[in-house]
Amino acid sequence: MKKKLFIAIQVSLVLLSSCTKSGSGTYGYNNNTGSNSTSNTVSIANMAFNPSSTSVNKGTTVTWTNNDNMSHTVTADDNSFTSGNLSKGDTYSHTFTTAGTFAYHCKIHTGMTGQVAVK
Ligand SMILES: [Cu+2]
Repeated sequence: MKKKLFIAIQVSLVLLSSCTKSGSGTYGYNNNTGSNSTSNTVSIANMAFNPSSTSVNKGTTVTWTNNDNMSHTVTADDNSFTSGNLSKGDTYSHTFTTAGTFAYHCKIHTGMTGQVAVK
């Protein structure tokens, strides 16, 4: 009698621990594609530039693609370049010939910002 109860407790402990284990493994999700990117392609989607920050070598052409359902622009904060309105599927390319950090934004949605670091 006592032994049976002991086994029952053991079994439920094993079940409990396997339940807990199935909950793990969801921690790898990383939303931040920003700071360490060296991509020369930037996607515009969900009202954001992705990656929002990228680092490229001098002479690199960076291409933005509007994958969003609304129009956006890629406009340098210092107005050194601007795409004009990009509809869904449109692309815009700009070649960075001087070193420095170039901040840009969307003229329509000024909260959308990004930057290209050129080295
Ligand atoms: Cu926009």
